[in-house]
Amino acid sequence: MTGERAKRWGWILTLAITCGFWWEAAAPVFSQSEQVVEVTIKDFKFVTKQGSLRLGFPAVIKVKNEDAERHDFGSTMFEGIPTQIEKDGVAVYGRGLSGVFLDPKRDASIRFNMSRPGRHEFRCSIHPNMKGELLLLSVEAV
Ligand SMILES: [Cu+2]
Repeated sequence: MTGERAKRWGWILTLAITCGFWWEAAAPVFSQSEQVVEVTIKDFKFVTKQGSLRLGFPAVIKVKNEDAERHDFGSTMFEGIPTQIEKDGVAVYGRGLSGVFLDPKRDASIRFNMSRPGRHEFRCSIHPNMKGELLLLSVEAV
């Protein structure tokens, strides 16, 4: 009886360890499937942090407003392409989305497929002198 129990726990343990190893190995692959661009709004300025972006792959722009002022992140780069905007736990999906308004200290995620190379400007419609840009190079997938 005790032998059976020990055997069963042994299996569960083996399974848990195997799953753990699998997860460790798979996690970096999952995180690589989405390209991340971080945009922080601070002191009425856009600060962009981006790695090299590949065209034709899903991307997410994470916008964070660190100011005590309401800002807008808007761009024509989403024009005509399916875009998902997630804000305050609510996701909006559409083709004609132009950007997102951000209340003080809030953030939002904009998901889309990078398909058009070039320089893409974004701006704040509330403060017209707030501008930033994103560079999408046509780097071939290796
Ligand atoms: Cu602004």
